[in-house]
Amino acid sequence: MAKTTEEYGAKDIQVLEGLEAVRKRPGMYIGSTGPAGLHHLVYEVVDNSVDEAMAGHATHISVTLMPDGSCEVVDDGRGIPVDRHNDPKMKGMTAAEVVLTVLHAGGKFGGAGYKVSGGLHGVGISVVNALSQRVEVEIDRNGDRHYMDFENGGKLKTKLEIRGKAPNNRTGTTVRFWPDPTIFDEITFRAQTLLERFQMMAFLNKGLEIRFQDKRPEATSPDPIVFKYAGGIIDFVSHLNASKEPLFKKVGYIEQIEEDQEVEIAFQWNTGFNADGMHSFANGIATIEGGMHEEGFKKSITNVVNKYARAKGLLKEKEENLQGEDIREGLTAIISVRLREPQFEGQTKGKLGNVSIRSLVEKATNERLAEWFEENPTEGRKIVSKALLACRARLAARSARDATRRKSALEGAGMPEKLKDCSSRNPDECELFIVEGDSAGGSAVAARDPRTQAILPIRGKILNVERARLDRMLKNTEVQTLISAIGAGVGEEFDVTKIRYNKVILMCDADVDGSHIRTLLLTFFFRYMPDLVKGEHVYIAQPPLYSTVVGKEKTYLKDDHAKNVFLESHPNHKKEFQRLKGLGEMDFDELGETTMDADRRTLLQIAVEQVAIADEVFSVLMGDDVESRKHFIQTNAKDVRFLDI
Ligand code: 0RA
Repeated sequence: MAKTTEEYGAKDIQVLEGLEAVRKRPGMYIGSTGPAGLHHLVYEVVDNSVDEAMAGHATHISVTLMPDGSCEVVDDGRGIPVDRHNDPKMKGMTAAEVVLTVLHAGGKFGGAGYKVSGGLHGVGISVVNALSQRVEVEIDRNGDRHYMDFENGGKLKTKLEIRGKAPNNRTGTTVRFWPDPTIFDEITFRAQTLLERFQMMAFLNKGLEIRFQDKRPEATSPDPIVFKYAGGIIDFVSHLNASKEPLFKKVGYIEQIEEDQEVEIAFQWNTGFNADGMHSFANGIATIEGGMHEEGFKKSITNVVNKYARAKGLLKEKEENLQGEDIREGLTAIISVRLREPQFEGQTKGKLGNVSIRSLVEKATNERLAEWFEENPTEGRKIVSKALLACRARLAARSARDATRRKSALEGAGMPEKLKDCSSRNPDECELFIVEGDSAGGSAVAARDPRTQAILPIRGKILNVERARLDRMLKNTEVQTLISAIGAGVGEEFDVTKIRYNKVILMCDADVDGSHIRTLLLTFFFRYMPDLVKGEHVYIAQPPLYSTVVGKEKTYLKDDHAKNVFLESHPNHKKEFQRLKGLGEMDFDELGETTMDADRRTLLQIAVEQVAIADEVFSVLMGDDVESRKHFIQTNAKDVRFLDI
């Protein structure tokens, strides 16, 4: 008896030490304790359910945000195993308890159950337990309904027990968790962020149904939302192109399945000029830095289209080959690969490193795309004509750019006259404020720290890049000024290591014009300096929305939330708030104090996590399709933070 107790003790200590490590350094497991980390908890649980679906055992996943702040994930998979675990070290524990309390125990027990696992961020569901104040698990398996719960970072409170029968002999797992407020900066989930992710997962897993419902009292849309796509990534491409004008109706599709790796590609061109409409995934995870699968596809598509263009006499003998970027103009494509041991590399671990996948994608595309062109000659011709136009525009842009370079070389230092530069030359500490209008620009110059803060006033609206090619863009003086100030080139040539400022901060008015200009600038950065955005160098300044006077002191309040918090702490306040409209309404020290001073301001950082979805959002907001834009703005009006900030 004594012996058993001792063994339990040793095991318990091991388990607790493991989870304690997660609580000590949550960033190591979920990236951050900010909003991204918080949402990661949901993804972690859902990934496990998606794994069940990919293995062919689950067809429905449902996620609910509960009024009490918890998140519940239900699936109809096999249910986490409930038998005693066979590893002697885990003596006495059920497999389900192990899965919830031992790091990396998601490893599916080395079984043959899973071919390729998507849960590769797959830190495991125990990490969610470690970072929650409470977790409840219900497992329907072997005809019984099992239950267990945990508190305070994964401490087992109710051991796994049977609580009646599983209704209709169903199988499945329900996990409900309450994120730990002592770990996370904030524990309020953002429905839109979750929805974007679930939609992406539903696209990538053909036929899988993901249902989402926000039952919190403050929910903007309380009705359930269901994502289910019979066409999988074909539907994904149609969806991305829905707000654009497709060059032809058909969505092309290539699939190749091998013993232990598979590739699936869907593609369609539109009449737009964006050459970044390619989005790739490995085991259901977005590879935003690309990698071997993208390389293989790019190489092959360039090859196939050139060969086709020559064979049909669309490209003359003396003409140079079309370049990859010419061919990719207006191309929307999804490349989804699944493989056994994906290697994620690069700065943000968003680049697929497995070499074997490059040859698989290249081979599959070479064979199947050539066939596709032969079978679809009308479409083929349209694609080649579009690439030829893009090629000519590229050559024109090159000479425009050379002319700009020569011009700035003649003008001396090359920095635009409007730029009030800072004196420091150390990019790490330098900030560039892009300010709407000359008068606000003047206040900003007076308010800045001249050593580290540079000011660039931008007048009027820059060209809408979604509707123009680079050659036209480069003729726009506002755009030229922006490029020279940042100092790292543009488009394919953009080199993020050369940026002159670590932070590029957009400071626009809090009105409709201001948000339009902000969207135009963000679209420009997103399309032509994507590494600036991906490197998290782009920020939005937040001039306060309200001011009020307490005694003799003027207080600024960032937004409605800040106003409510203020009213709670000042119940007798006479409720006179001034609604601030423009940057111009503040004098320079107010502007400095509230919006620019690094110690007192708050900035929003732009992070594009779901690039494919962000791409669609930009296209909808900035493209030609007025109806889609209207619809988007109407449905998102309350939350036009469309970027995951
Ligand atoms: C370990 C092994 C098996 C399934 C699971 C875990 C599992 C985990 C989660 C988490 C949420 N839903 C889940 N569904 C299943 C394999 C089960 C078997 O071989 O029967």
